[in-house]
Amino acid sequence: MRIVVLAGGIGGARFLRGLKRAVPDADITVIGNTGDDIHLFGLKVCPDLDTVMYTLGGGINEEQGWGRADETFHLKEELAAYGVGPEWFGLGDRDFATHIVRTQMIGAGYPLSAVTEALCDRWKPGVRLIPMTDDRVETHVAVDLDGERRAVHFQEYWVRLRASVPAEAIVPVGAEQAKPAPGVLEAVAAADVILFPPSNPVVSVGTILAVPGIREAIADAGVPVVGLSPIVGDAPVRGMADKVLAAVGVESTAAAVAEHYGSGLLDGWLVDTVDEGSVERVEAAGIRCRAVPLMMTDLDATARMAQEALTLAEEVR
Ligand code: GDP
Ligand code: FO1
Ligand code: CA
Repeated sequence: MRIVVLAGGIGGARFLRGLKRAVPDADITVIGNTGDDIHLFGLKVCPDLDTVMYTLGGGINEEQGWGRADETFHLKEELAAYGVGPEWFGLGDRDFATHIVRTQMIGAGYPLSAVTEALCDRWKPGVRLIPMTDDRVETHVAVDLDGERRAVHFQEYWVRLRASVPAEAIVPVGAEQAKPAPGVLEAVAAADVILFPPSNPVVSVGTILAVPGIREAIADAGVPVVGLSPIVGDAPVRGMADKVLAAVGVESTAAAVAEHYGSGLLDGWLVDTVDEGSVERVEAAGIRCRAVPLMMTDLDATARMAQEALTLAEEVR
């Protein structure tokens, strides 16, 4: 079975671990979000691609959900001693190596998709990981800072400001001009099923869908498209997705997120059992819906979620 998954960072990566457990023989292609990418110290950092790669490859810091296990921060401390920041973004020594290799290869002329493949040669994530695009896309957030409207990089909004200031707009800068990376549209066209893991609907899945051609290819693929809600009990399980949902005028409920994707894109939607009451509303929007446990507390629970998604896909096929 050929499965295509549109993934952000932690939510996408953890779901993929469960999916691999549920269907060990599946051929899984992951289309990764690169809107979170940031250039720091002259290096290109791709948080969501790295989170998927490290999580599936066994290098992730499990408690944190991002960055490397057994990490040290000597380089960051030395840079800080020179007064060179930003101090609010925690790049560790081991992680730095990934960004150095990536930046060096890009400088030598390799596209990000080829670089990602080369990095995965080491980590062996057991899936094909393709960035949504080889072109530069950076999500910026228009915020109200003491009455003044300013655009900040998504990482500054998320990590430095902790989404504590009102976001007025989320703009995936460069997305309109971006082309899907080689292999993206081909994977979608060849898929037997397409899954939206419980990733951020705005700044992860939404950014991937903003690359012209990807949303259309998914809608036209003619195979079941099934998503899992990252919103449980009217709040994100983790992080501040409610803040970016508000910025695009979507309430933080499992049903509203399904409606936001819409029946033109989604055939099936899983909500958590605590949101059983929203099943009817989602089905009224033309999307088949089931309530099942959606907390990725351990690998078995996550594998059951993946299996439920595939079962729902068969129901709507
Ligand atoms: P990020 O790029 O690291 O922010 O990760 P993603 O975009 O892939 O996923 C973030 C989303 O994962 C958040 O909105 C969380 O609510 C969601 N999430 C995290 N853990 C769980 C879980 O156990 N269950 C569900 N349903 N969602 C989760
Ligand atoms: N998240 C944080 O909250 N603080 C950090 O200092 C931080 C550093 C970082 C470094 C590399 C990387 O791949 C990810 C990192 N993240 C950090 C996570 C990440 O940037 C965000 O959680 C996501 O991009 C939000 O979707
Ligand atoms: Ca992300």
